[in-house]
Amino acid sequence: MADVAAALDKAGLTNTHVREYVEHWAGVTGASQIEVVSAADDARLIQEALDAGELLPAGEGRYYSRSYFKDTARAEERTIVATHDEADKGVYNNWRPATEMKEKLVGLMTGASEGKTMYVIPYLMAPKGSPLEEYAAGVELTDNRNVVLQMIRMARVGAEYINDLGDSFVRAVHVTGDLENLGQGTPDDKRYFVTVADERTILHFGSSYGGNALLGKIAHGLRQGSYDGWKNGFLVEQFMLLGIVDKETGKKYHICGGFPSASGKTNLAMTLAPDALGDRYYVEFYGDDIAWLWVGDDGKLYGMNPENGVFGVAKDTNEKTNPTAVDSIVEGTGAIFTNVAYNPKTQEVWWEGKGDKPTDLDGWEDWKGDLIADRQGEEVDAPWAHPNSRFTTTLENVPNVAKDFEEPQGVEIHGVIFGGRTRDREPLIRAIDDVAEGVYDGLTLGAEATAAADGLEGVLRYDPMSMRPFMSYSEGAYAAHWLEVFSRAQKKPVFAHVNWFQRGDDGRFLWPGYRENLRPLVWLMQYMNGEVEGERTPVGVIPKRDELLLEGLDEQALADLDTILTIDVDRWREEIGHRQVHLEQFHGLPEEIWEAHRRVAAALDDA
Ligand code: GTP
Ligand code: SPV
Ligand code: MN
Repeated sequence: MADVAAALDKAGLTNTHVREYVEHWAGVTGASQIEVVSAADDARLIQEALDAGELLPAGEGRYYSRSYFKDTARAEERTIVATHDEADKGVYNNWRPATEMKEKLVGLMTGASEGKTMYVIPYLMAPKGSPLEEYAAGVELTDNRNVVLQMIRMARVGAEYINDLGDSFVRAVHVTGDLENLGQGTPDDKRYFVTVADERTILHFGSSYGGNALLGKIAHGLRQGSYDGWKNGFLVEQFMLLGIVDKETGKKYHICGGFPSASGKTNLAMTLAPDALGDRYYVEFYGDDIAWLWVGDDGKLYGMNPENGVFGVAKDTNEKTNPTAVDSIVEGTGAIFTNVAYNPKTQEVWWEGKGDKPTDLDGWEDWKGDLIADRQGEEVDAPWAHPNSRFTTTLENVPNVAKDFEEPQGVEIHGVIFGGRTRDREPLIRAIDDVAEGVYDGLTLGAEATAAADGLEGVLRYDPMSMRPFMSYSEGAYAAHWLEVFSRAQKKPVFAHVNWFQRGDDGRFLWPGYRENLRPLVWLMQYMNGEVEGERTPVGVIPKRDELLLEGLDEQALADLDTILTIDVDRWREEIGHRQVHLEQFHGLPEEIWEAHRRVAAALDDA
């Protein structure tokens, strides 16, 4: 039995509520040692992980890791939100009664960390001093060292963040379990990822990957956060957050927005800067995956990124698509690559879309650790990296991170955008002025699912506000909460729906995307300012071709532009029927949302 008190004393962890919590779970899990960690322990823990072979060197100051091959993405069907009130049950949150789930998880976790160290990770999902600080603190307990290293990059970690907060912290317990005997994806699946939202307790069992295991990020930063936001008047969304500085006028705009997992948030927030379009605009990075939004005392809508790092999709990240991301993961950054291909002889990493595939196969191993040179038959063409392979790096490493990214007051939000992988129907951008229509648009976001979740790639589905996998309470109440928060904002941001993924008959993308995505965003800010008027359609205002900055766009993109700046009315009328069915699933959807739906439907009928 571990000497919990001694370990906590040694780390200066004085908060008595935290101490009781750690003692309790050390008892349940049977961990043999306790260690409290802070960001200052990173170098030592990295060395321990290298010595243990859990990490491999990827050049100077960069690291490589593999997860168990059946543990490579979030498992949505195993993810549950539990509370004591059945009214919290929604369509997407897999609601279960809190008592039932706690009992189950205690059962699974009992004795499951025997012989292991339990790391205590006190963290803050906010810049220190944030008006939302009381909802941002947590203590993750984990029996996995790699999770600690990832958390140190993704959150602000140290006892100093929680010592003064009393009982106001999220209890987040992560037990890896015996990954080789969990029946992943079978009827006998033993994994459970549970957020007991009304007790602010997170219990995750059976994975050491990404959002399943870094509990500050997804489970707290999104699921628990959105539940707390609902009860306390703020919004928590799977949104990126960026700033656009117009150097000519000196004006600065902030845009946040939701795209489903692995659909372009990291890329949009990072790649546009600097000087993506000549040198008039400078684009600053605030966040790539989560935004917390609130109305300040001055009646403005504010936003902040609760994270301290980026857990970005590796695939297709290269000098051309995202030079900023490439710069943020160079040697010396402390970046960790997970499930990409690796060459132990040269310490290089590679993934699909990184650049030319190495022709000299000597030493190269795929994400599972199998030698590429030994591949036979069909295996030869299999990807080297897992499609959900990722890099982890801190915000400080991002070259265009905004100067004020750590300022607690957050930034004023001017625009809210929604988008996703939609191969037809959705134009490049359509602006929406009305709040209810904007919220309606978010609720009816429909796109292709990606490899960020097990077994769903390519499936078309609605993903409200990109929160489907992170929804913690009922969708009707969620919509009402959005309307309530926005009703308090005296200056309303403009909404827009964007799509970088429309395809031609031959399957090619009609829009070059990536750094070119600044063009429609600049148009949106000009539209908000009344500098361009666009063209009114039944589903929003789309740019007139010559209102967009076109200089420097390639021939193909110019030729395809008219297609992605048109509304296919027949296709949209059909979509309205699907939306009707989609929205009817939600209980308690506000009448304002139904009215918005009927307005759009009627405008399409008249078109
Ligand atoms: P999560 O971290 O899972 O929430 O994902 P994300 O939304 O941050 O996704 P990310 O930006 O990492 O992009 C995922 C994939 O989409 C990558 O393979 C990108 O290369 C690709 N992608 C991003 N932006 C564009 C774009 O504008 N056009 C095209 N064609 N692909 C893009
Ligand atoms: C997502 O899947 O939306 C992510 C990655 O941002 S994970 O942290 O694994 O959830
Ligand atoms: Mn995400």
